[in-house]
Amino acid sequence: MSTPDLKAVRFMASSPSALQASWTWSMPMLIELIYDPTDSSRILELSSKLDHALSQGTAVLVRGWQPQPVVDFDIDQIPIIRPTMEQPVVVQDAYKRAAQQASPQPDLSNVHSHIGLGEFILKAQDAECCMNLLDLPNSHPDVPPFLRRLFDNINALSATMLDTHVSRDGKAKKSDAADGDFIGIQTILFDTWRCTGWDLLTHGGFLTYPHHDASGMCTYVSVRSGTKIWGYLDTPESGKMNRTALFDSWDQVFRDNINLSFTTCAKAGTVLLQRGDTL
Ligand SMILES: O=C(O)CCC(=O)C(=O)O
Repeated sequence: MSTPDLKAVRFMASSPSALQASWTWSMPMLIELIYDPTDSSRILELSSKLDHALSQGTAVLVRGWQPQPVVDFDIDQIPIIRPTMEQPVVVQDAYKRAAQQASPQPDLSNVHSHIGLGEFILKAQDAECCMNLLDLPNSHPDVPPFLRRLFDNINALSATMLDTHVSRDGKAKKSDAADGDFIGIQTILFDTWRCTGWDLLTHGGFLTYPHHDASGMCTYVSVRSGTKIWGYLDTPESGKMNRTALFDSWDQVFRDNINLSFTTCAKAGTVLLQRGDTL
């Protein structure tokens, strides 16, 4: 484990459970709700609770739903959901990252390995190997039934946010303000268009540093197999900034993967996710 990994793990270990923590703006960081697959009459109630929590900035953990079929992290089972074990993939390699972090001139773009999907799965058993595979698009992910209504709201919102509208003179307009003379949507958000899903496959012990994925809204993660500790970061200045300024300030924090400045300027809450959990 590299020194920054150790620092990040200590920071997470000393953080409270996200289910017990609050954001700077006083709302709960995370709440837990239960999905009962045997009682579809309660889906509306669940999805209203979800709406309410998310609209006040509270994250939601729903327990009790999992994508089908259920598979284990196993060379005999993953082919059920992935096309071919020969697929070439690019993975993050914790050993390469540690070597870069320890180098006098670290290059953290140089932490990847090229490998076959099947080999990656087998290497999960190898103690000398610790990798993370994030480039497996899944164009037809299962949608949790309690999220369907919310997706419609998100589509409506993203179509009216004016982030990506084209103005009447044809030039792209990227602004938070509705101050232009718009003729319609120039693009829709990538996730909205493609209903993008990703399969994330991770060797035990791999640590992903905090980062900001900004290409969609209503992003959810469901655990198919194994467990994962997820962390939320509360950046106290957030409430005073507009969205653009906030994203810029996050970039400064999240680019520092050597000193990990988030460990001093943010507080965290963590949650242990397991099969059947959707965040
Ligand atoms: O799980 C990871 O290692 C990173 C995944 C990720 O970027 C995400 O789910 O937003």
